[in-house]
Amino acid sequence: MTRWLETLRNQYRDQAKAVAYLSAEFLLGPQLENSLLAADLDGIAEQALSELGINIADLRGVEIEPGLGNGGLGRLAACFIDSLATKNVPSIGYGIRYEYGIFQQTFVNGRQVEKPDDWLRLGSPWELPHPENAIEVSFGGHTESVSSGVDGARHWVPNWKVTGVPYNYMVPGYGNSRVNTLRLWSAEATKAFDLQIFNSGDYVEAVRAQTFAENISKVLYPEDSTPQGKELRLQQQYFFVACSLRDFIEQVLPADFDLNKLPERITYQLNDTHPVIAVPELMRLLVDERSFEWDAAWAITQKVFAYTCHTLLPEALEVWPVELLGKLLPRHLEIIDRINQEFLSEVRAQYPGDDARVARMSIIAEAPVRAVRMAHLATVAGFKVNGVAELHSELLATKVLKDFADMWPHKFTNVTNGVTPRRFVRLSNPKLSGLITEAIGDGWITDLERLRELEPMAEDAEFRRQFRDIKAFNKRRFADVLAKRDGIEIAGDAMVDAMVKRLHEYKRQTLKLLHIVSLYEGIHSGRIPIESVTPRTFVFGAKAAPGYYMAKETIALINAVGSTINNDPAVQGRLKIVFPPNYNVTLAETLIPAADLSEQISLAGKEASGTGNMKFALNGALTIGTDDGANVEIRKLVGDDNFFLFGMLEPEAAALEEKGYKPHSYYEADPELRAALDMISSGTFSGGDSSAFAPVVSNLLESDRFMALADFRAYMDAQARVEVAYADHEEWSRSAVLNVARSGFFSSDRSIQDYMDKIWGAKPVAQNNTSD
Ligand code: NBG
Repeated sequence: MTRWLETLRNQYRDQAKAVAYLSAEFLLGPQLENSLLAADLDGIAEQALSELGINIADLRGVEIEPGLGNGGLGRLAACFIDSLATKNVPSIGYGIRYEYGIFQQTFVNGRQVEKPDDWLRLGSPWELPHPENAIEVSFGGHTESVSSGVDGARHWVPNWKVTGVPYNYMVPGYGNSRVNTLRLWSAEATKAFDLQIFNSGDYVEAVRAQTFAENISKVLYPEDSTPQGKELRLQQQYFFVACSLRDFIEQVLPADFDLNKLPERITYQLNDTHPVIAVPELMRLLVDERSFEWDAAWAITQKVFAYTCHTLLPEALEVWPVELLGKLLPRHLEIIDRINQEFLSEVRAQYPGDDARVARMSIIAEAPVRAVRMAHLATVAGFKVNGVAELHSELLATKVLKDFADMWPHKFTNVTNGVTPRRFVRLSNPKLSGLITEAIGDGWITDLERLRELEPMAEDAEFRRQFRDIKAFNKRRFADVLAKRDGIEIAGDAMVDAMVKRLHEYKRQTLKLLHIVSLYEGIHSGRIPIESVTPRTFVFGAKAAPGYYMAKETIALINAVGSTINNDPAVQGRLKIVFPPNYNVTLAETLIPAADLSEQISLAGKEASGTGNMKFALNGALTIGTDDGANVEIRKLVGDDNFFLFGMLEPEAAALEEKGYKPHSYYEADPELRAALDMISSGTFSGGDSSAFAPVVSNLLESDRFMALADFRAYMDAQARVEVAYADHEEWSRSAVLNVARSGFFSSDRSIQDYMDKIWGAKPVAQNNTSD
């Protein structure tokens, strides 16, 4: 707390340039251990607690993690604020304090059933509300002309308001005594509004109004990679960015600050399109409320926003119907309209007569309904646009946002994602951390490239033995957690083959499943001798968006295959499938260090980056993966010999799609694939009911949008290479050590340095606290 106040005081005193990371999601994970580590109090706390008769592990066990994110995008935001603090960058994270985070997943007869994530039921010891800094946010109504003569100015007459109350969270830097702030907004009914109705005697209406307002920050939309076009979601987005912009301008900057200089004080990094409504909001603040002429305001706006895109799926780019936006934010729609008109004149001037291009690039789409394309708005307003891995950034510039990259090549850049080594190595894998530190010192914790110094150790048999012992220990630890958490028993020594990520067709959990079913079918038909099969525990962890039918059917199928295989004495001790429900940050922290094989098998060109892939490599798992997202960079760094590459490359996949993909032809041509699919269709995994999984099978045979069948053969062959490699323990652990030694690039500290160098400019400068 002392350090936090000190950081805030210094920040105020220095008025140095800061970065605001605007994100609808921060998937923080548990806070206790991370805070103790940052402050170097872990040993002291353990001792002090034990004197009180409290085991620190038990205390850790009762912590409820704030699940304020869906998956990679939200967890990335959490890694980034950790790195910003550790690298001493003046910065603030802005988001939403959802009362209910990502749903708790349970399985009933193998099918996903969602339970609300009531993470605040006991309160949260890590948050500090600041009602004195509350901000009022308006919605609805209409606009009127003004007589001020300011170009572009109008007057917004909203018809309802809510109050945003900020809750501050500490973001401690590791070992540097800096503590940054994460500020999450909670929606409350405005007092005035409330009282008015209350006084009129309508108590029920007063309570209804309150509930209505508070709904805004009630629940996280459980979507991942697909937008949820709901009015409430747009309310959430506007709510948190309106609070965040005004918070900085009114409460962080001095009262007499000249907003022409705003770009010298702040960069707003837009985490995907969710916060992009901040663009017209800043224009409104400048033009309507501060009397800036339109052009002056636009010049400022274009210098403060930078946009990170996190997807390649066209259907995942957010669009808001004009009708909805105009009803909720009439003034913002007018502003977007003018931005678009001026932008399109620029396009016409540069490409005379090219109407098709103008239609493609317009911020407002005309069909199927008039709608605002938020990615276009972000690209027009942002001074930089980045993708999250090399391949992704290239595909953004050559496909998804090609017209924009043609027009403004200088705007486009790449920042490959990273993960924090504090949480995902030092805390989650204490034994490996100890081994590394013993070998090369502890500098790697803040300078992860130093893991390179471990390379020679890969040749050292004693080091490899210790490395294997640690993996074995981590497997037993994982087995204990599964037993306690879910009553699941696994062998302590089988190969741990893990596929953990959101359930999505493009990620291809069904391809993984086809591998397992094919092995099982092979054993049963006598094609594969049981003794030749390496004992494996297949671990799945995946939540499906509640409205995503095919994803939910896939979960049911995985569980059905699991229960058949796990109860079949014929494959006992060889094949085991576990699917612990409710995969979250806490479970990731014990699973990842236990894994031998990391499954990163999305169709090439669909996974923007992936970050789980990095965590596994850093903990010494080998990857079996396609040439997609950050896998490409992982493979380049760890070397082809230490990575199992398979499948079509992105241009091949694109060409096949172009030519007309026929999944059925793969079924006909490959007897093993046919046998596996037929086994599912025959009812083997559904008590003889052959219709149970017909939707999944026919989806694969008739559409298979992400071409799992086309990559099946290559995947099976790669898995055969895994079997051979794993049998040689010495070689395998050599490769595993090299994966650790060569993955230092994937630190989020490096990502943040890249953001500073490529996007935020020489500033914000790293700062040191003056005292401790
Ligand atoms: C996800 C991508 C991942 C990527 C994370 C973080 C969305 C919209 N995108 O591949 O699917 O690793 O973002 O960048 O959730």
